[in-house]
Amino acid sequence: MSVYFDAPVSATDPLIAEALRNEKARQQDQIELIASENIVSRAVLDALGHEMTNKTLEGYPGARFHGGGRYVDVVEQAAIDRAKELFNCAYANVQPHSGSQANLAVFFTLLKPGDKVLSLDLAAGGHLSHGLGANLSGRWFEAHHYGVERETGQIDYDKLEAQALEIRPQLLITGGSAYPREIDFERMAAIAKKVDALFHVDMAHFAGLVAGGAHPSPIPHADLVTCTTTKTLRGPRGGIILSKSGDYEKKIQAAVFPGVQGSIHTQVLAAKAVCLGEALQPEFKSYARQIKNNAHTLAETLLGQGINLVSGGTDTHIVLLDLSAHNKTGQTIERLLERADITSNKNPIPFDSKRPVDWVGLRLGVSATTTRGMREAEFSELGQMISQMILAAGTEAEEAVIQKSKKQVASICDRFPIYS
Ligand code: DSN
Repeated sequence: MSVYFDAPVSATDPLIAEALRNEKARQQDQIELIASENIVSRAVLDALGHEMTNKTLEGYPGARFHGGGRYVDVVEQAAIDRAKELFNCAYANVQPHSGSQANLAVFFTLLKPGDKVLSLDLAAGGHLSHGLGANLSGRWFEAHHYGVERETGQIDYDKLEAQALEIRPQLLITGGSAYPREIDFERMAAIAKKVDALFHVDMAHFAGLVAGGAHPSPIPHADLVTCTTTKTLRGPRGGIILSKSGDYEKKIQAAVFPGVQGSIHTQVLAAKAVCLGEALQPEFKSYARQIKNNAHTLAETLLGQGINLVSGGTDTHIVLLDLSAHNKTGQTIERLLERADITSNKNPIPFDSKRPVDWVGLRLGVSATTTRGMREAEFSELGQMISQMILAAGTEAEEAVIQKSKKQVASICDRFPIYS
């Protein structure tokens, strides 16, 4: 036996081994409500930790820059074929290292520096890689943003059309990280066409709902669609680019490599193929439906307890709380919930402060807990707990309410174990 080749991390690196052990225990003992997280299968973990990570490879199946790539070719071709089948599209590039990298490759394909993009404002639920000033996308392109209506928290498509006619962007973008409602892709495609813009949908958050048939697909309407494999799709960290046609194939291939990336994360490619294969199974449809039912139950329970939600509800896995009526910030409630072993994240809501510490939004997502097997009964209990903690925050009852919730969380986590 060779220590180098055979000894586990627990035998060679106590500091890291302990952090890994603690993280695993944290995941078992906390209820995960961060909307961009999920819990991958053992099969996905196997692929991620595989010796395939040792292989360096550039290019595409059948056209590589290094030798020895025949098994990675099998994996990449399987991932491409599965992505095309799952999303019913003609083209898939499975190499992007992340959703942001996939978006960058789309810009590289469709735009030149200085071109105008029109995307959903970050506080309205957009994403930083769609033209935020601090991101490369905002530095190299002229970014404009559309928002949502103050009363409805939703996109007003007539207003968006007027804005697009005024700005005349080269690229119209939709999707993001915190918009809890379905987007009218057909209408947006018509707006893009009217102003001679191309149309890009970033479905990073809701890709798994699309895959499971629980959400309309943007594929027939958009020129290019990007997503991550991480969130509702329940796979490894990484991105994908999809298209209904092969029109952009050559340009996208070159944009991903060598345009914005070098060699492939080969083991991640294997994990992507596994997760896409899982999403093709009939059970995934039930999973996607259950996500929507759970999010609906959580939203209705919170509303019933007097907690306001942006847009008044959800069509996805996301429930976005507006804490302004309770005079609380997202950060305060995020920290409070974590004391009861519930993980969430502060988030801006439409028209919110620019300063993260002042944001009054809290984003909850149900994908990870749904993977654990939790159903409507647990989400109703969770909604009650979260409401009670928000209402008790800063009062004399705060500590007692947190301790009571912590016990309830421990009991729920025990009933829904992960990774035996
Ligand atoms: N965009 C970040 C989020 O939604 O949490 C990371 O994916």
